[in-house]
Amino acid sequence: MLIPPQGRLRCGVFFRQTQSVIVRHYAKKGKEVDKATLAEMEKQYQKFANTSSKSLLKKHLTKEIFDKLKTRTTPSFNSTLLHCINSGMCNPDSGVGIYAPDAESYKVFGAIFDPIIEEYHRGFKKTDKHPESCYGSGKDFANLDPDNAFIVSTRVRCGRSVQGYPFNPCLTEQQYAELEYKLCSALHSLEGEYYGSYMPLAGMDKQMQQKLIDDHFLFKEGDRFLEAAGASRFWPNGRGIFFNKKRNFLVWVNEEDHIRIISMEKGGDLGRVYDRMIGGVEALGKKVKFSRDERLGFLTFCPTNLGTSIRASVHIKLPKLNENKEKMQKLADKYHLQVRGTSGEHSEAKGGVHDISNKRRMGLTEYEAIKEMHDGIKALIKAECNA
Ligand code: ADP
Ligand code: DAR
Repeated sequence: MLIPPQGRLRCGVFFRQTQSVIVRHYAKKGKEVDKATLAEMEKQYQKFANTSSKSLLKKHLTKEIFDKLKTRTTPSFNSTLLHCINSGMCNPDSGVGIYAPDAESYKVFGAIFDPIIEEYHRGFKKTDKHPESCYGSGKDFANLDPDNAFIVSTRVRCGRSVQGYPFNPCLTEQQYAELEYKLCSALHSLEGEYYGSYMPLAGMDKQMQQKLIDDHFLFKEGDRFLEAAGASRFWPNGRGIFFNKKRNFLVWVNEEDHIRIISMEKGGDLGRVYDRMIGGVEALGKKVKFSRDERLGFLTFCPTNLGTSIRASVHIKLPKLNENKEKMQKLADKYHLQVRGTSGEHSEAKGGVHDISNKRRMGLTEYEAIKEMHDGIKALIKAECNA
């Protein structure tokens, strides 16, 4: 029987009780949701329903939908609704609040995933189909800030899942090791500008780890949203980061998704950064079979990353717009942009540097997602100059 999550779980007494339920849960292999899990889910749901959470989970998980889904499990991994919604119920300050423990969850629990996907991805209905991949060319995108007046750095990333493996909450320790081995082998076969080396998180010098995080290369540890979603089990085993020689192409292994493919560099040359990511994704796609759904596009742990799973961001200083947060947010909303802090999601802006990126990843092609971000950032810079 697998040892339960080692991650530091932050839901107080409440979650410890859930934790014990989840322990039994991970170990159980049966089609039925056991009575203890059901009772725990009911209790958590009652508590969650009384919070003032503004998450999409809170908005869309009506009692009717909860009752409809609470006894369901997915056929291959027996995932339950608790696996999907535990993070959002334990963290009422979530923006979204739901993750898919495996690919089948998007169908089995579609009654809650579909309305959340539709709202997050601006109208992607359950009858809609994500378009075939179309990367286009980075040459169509001029440098967003040739004078380096506003943009500190540019980053384009996408997530991928490896076919045949479930997502974090259902992975065994053995499967984490298998995924790390498979992805490592593929990464070490990369050539040319992508040639580089992999650094496992297990055994990494703590000072080096913190420097890589501070320099925005490596993912953070102890994300309470991911921990409560069952994504920190067996940590740090199976997790790590790949760098090319110039450290402008990186790959994260087994953080939130099986693989995050990242291109980044100083300045605002979005086209060059994007082309480098395309080359990396295509090279890896020849070695690893990525999981892609006919309707949802590339499958990921979080529904916000489905479809293209592309997030193109700039670290940007807009001092005048910074003075008027409302105006900046209004512009961001108009151009489907998301504003994050300097250290990424759920962080604050330091030194006036915001991480601004495309919000939509689904219902449009990779090229269109990049264009949406490109046009939005240009509009923000124009507004800053006219402020
Ligand atoms: P993700 O992009 O994978 O969803 P986060 O928002 O948590 O994840 O960001 C991960 C890391 O990438 C953070 O350290 C963040 O500061 C860094 N980052 C994001 N965009 C940029 C950028 N344009 N330039 C430099 N670092 C960036
Ligand atoms: N904590 C989750 C994150 C949602 C999107 N970000 C991801 N997947 N990294 C929330 O609901 O806020």
